[in-house]
Amino acid sequence: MKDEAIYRRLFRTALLIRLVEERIIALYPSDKIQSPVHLSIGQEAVAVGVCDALRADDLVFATYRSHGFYIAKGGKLDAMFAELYGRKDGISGGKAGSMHLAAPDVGLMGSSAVVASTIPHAVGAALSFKRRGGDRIAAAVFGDGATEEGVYHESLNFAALMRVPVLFLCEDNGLAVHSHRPIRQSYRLIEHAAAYGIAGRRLEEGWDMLAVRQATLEAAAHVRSGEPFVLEIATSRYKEHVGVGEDFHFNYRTTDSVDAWKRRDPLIVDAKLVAELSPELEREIDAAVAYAEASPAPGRLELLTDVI
Ligand SMILES: Cc1ncc(C[n+]2csc(CCOP(=O)(O)OP(=O)(O)O)c2C)c(N)n1
Ligand SMILES: [Mg+2]
Repeated sequence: MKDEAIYRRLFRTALLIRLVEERIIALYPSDKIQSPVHLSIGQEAVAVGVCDALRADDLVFATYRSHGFYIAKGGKLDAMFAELYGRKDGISGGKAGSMHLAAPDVGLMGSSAVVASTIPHAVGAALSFKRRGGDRIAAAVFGDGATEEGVYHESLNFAALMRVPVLFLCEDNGLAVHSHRPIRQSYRLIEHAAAYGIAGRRLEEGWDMLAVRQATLEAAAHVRSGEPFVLEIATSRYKEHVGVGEDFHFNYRTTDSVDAWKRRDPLIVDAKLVAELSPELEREIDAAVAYAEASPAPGRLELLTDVI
């Protein structure tokens, strides 16, 4: 049976992520957002279910498509919008932008435009947790395309050898830019992980926040006991790879697969709850946008701080 209180909590955060990204779409033509954006619309349930299952003191290392993980881990909305605007009060003083969101105060340690580059950082953090004792874990979040990078394989090997508490979390939207997974990969992720002695699981129901949460709770328990784990979650990217538009006119995919996902998407299906929660969340977003608008541009000294 669905736990209503948990469902509502997850739904609220997922809706906040979607409304934030819809606001980004609305603002983008104004050119106030000084950064390329990779929207996670369609993928919110993954960020929300995963972060809800993790503990506040667990660390997450993510990708350029991480507005959802930033918000779900508890990052501040006003500092996020100021960052997108390239302003002084942004999380990184306006120098990092959408692709490099971080919120170390709540455990989002970093994200990067370089595919797969934060995976070894998560393994390193997990090694440090192991050496210090305790049961904190680190999660490496990455797309299906990132698993083709050499560093993914090196990270699996090292994590398996050292038995470090790292959760490898693959957001499988089936795409790397415009390229479909079956023409890129000769392996299945969970079978591949097994070759390193790492257990794993694939979850097909990536639209279902409660299922994602439950799968992550089970995976995290395994990791907390001192073993790496690969959790692969199927999901769907509705918008273009980068930018705020759609990309069906490129004819590399049809609307069918996305439409099938939308028919199960709680943020569409549960229209009543959307209507109930949206006004309050839109006010929260209004305040964050106003904060960004009021924040000054960084000065020369601020621009040169923390970059070398
Ligand atoms: C090391 C590296 N190689 C190539 C690129 C170009 N690139 C940017 S996104 C991307 C696709 C990545 O796909 P995936 O990991 O599945 O993430 P998704 O965009 O689907 O979330 C590529 C190849 C890059 N940014 N970094
Ligand atoms: Mg992908």
